[in-house]
Amino acid sequence: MTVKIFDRPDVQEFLKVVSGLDKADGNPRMKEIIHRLMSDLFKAIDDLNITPDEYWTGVAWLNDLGAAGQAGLISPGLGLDHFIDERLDAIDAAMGIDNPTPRTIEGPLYVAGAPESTGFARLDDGSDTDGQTLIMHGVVHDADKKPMPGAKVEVWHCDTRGFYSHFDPTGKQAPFNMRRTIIADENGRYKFQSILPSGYGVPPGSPTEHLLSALGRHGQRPAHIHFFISAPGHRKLTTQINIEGDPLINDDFAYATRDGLVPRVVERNDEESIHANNLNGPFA
Ligand code: MBD
Ligand code: FE
Repeated sequence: MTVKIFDRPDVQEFLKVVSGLDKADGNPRMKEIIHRLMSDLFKAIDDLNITPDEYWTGVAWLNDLGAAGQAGLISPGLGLDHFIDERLDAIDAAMGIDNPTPRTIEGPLYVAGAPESTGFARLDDGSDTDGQTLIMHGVVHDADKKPMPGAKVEVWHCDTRGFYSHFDPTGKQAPFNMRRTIIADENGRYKFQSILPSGYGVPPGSPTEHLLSALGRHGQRPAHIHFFISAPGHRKLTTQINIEGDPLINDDFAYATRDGLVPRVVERNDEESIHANNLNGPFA
C-alpha cells in the first residue's frame, strides 16, 4: 500500500508550523532554509515510501556521525564541498574573474595556529622516516600578476600512513607536525621542505565508511597538500595540489582534483637537493 500525503493542505500547513513560519520570533533566513529542507525531506519520505525502519536507521546513523565528529567528512564525500566550490567558480565566471590557480575544497582537517616563519619552513619534524624528501617553492602573485611580499601561505598535509597531526588515531604525532605558515619573502617567494605524503582514507569502521560502502564507493583520496593563501585586502584562496602519478588522482572520494592543481614533480638524487633550506639554491 502506498499513499502520498505531501500535497495535503494540512501537511503543507504543518511544514510551516515546524519551520516557525507562523511565528514572529526567530531568524527569517533560518526559517526559509529549514522550511525548504524539511519540505524536501517530507516529500522524499512520501515519494520513496521510506519506511519507519529506514528512517530510524538514518537517525541512528546521524547520531553516530556526530559522535565521531564526521559531519565534515561525509560532506565532501557526498560532493557538497565540491558543489559549493562549483557555485563560487560560476559566480567568479559571471563577474569576469579569472583564477589562474583554481580553488578546491578545504576538507575537515585544517588546524589554526601553526608555527610561522618567513620565506622558508620545514613542515615535518623528521619522525616519519618512511617519507621521501619533498621540496616545493613558488611565488605568490596578485590578480595583476605582481609578486606579493608578506602574503601568508598556510600549508598542511598527512604523513606516509595517511594520518594528519591532531587527528592521528595512533597518537604518535606532535602538534602541528606537517602544518606551517610561511610568510612570502621580499620577492613574494615561499619554499618548504617536507616529506611526500601518502593518500588519505576515511577511518575504517566509521559511519562515513559505512555509508560510502552502502553506496558501493570507497573513501580514499590521492596524495595531496592543502593550502590557504591570504593577504590583507585580498580574497583568500583555499586550494590543494595533487602528487602527479597517484592512481587515485581522478578517483578522489572528495572530488577535489582539478586541472591546474597537479604540478610537475621532479625526482632528484644529487647533493644540491639535500640542501633544501638553501633559499638561494637551485630550488629558490
Ligand atoms: C582529507 O585529508 C581531506 O583533504 C578531505 C577533503 C576529506 C577528508 C580527508
Ligand atoms: Fe587532506
